[in-house]
Amino acid sequence: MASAPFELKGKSVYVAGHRGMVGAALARRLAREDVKLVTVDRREVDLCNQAAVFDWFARARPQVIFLAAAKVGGIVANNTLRAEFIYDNIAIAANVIQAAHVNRAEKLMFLGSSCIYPKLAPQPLREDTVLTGPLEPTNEPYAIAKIAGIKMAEAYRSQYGSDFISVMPTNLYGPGDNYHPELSHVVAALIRRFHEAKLAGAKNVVVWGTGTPRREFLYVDDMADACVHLMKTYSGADLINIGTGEDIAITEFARVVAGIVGYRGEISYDTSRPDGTPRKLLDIGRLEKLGWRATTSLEDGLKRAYAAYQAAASVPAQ
Ligand code: GFB
Repeated sequence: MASAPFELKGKSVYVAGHRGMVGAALARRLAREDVKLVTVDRREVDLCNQAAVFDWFARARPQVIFLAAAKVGGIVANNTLRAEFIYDNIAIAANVIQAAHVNRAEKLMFLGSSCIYPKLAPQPLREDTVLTGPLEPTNEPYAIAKIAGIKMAEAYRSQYGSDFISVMPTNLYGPGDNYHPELSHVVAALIRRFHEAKLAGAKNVVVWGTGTPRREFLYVDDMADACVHLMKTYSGADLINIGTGEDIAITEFARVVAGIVGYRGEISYDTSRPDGTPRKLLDIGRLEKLGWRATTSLEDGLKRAYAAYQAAASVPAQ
C-alpha cells in the first residue's frame, strides 16, 4: 500500500462521535498529538440533521475529521432496530462527508465495520471481497449504510480529489462500551452478565447462540492508535482492515471472560438467540504493510475493559 505522509501537527481535528467508545478512545489518543481537538455534543448538533451539520461545519471548518459517529449495537440491536440503523448511519455519513467536502476539509477518515463483508466470504476477509456476495441478514441495514459511506468517500475522491479514506475495524471493546443487556455487543454483554452472576452467587450463566461462531476482538485504544497512524500515513481509495489477525470461538471466549471476572459457575447456551455470521476474521495484510500491528492481548484488553466497567458502574472491586 502506498503510504503518503500527512501532517496532523497544529491542525483542527474533529472527532465525530467523541462520546462513543471509539470516539472517546480517539480523543484520548489525539491528546498525545499537537492538534486542536474539535468536538460538538449531539444535543447541539444532531448529525442526522443536514442543516444543523452544514451550519456547524461552516463555522467550525475542521481541517481533519475522524467520522466515528454511528448508531451501533450488537446482533440483536442490529436485527431489531433495522430502520434506525439504516437511516441514522446513512444520514450521518452523507451529512458529514458532504459538509467536509463543501468546507474543504484536508482529510477525512470514515469508520466502517467488518460486517460489510459477505456472510460467507472466504476467511480471513480481504478488503476486495466487499459486495461480492449476500450480507449477514441480522446486520444488513447497518452494513448497507456503512457500504454507502465507503462508496461516498471513494466517489468524492474520484470526482473532487477529496482525501477521504475508509477503514474497516473488527469487533471492538473497551472503556465506554455499551453494557445494555439486550443491545450490547458480546464482550460488554458477557463482562456484565458474568460480573452480576458472580456478585449474585449464580450457578449458571446463559450465553447466546450455539457458541460456535468465531470472532476477532480489538481493544479500542489499539483501534484509536491505528486510526491516527493511518490518518498520518495512508491516502487512497482502498479500504484498510483494522484487526488483530486472530479470532476465537465464542465458547472459548466466554470461558476467558468468566475467568477474568472470577465467575466459577456453569455456562449454558440459548440457541434461540442468533449466531450471526459464522466467522469474521479480517485479513490485515494491508495494515501491516502500512506499519501497524495491535499491541494489546485479548487477556490484557479484557482485564482493562473489566476494570473500566467496574469503575463506570461504580461497582466495588471484588
Ligand atoms: O457482538 P455481537 O452481538 O455481534 O455477537 P456480531 C457476536 C457473537 O456473540 C454472536 C454471540 O455469535 C452472538 O450470538 N453472543 C453470545 C452474544 N452471547 C451474547 C450476548 O450476550 N450478547 C451478544 N450481543 N452476542 C456485530 C454486528 O455482529 O458486529 C454489528 O451486528 C457490528 O453491526 C459488530 O458490525 C462489529 O459480531 O455478530
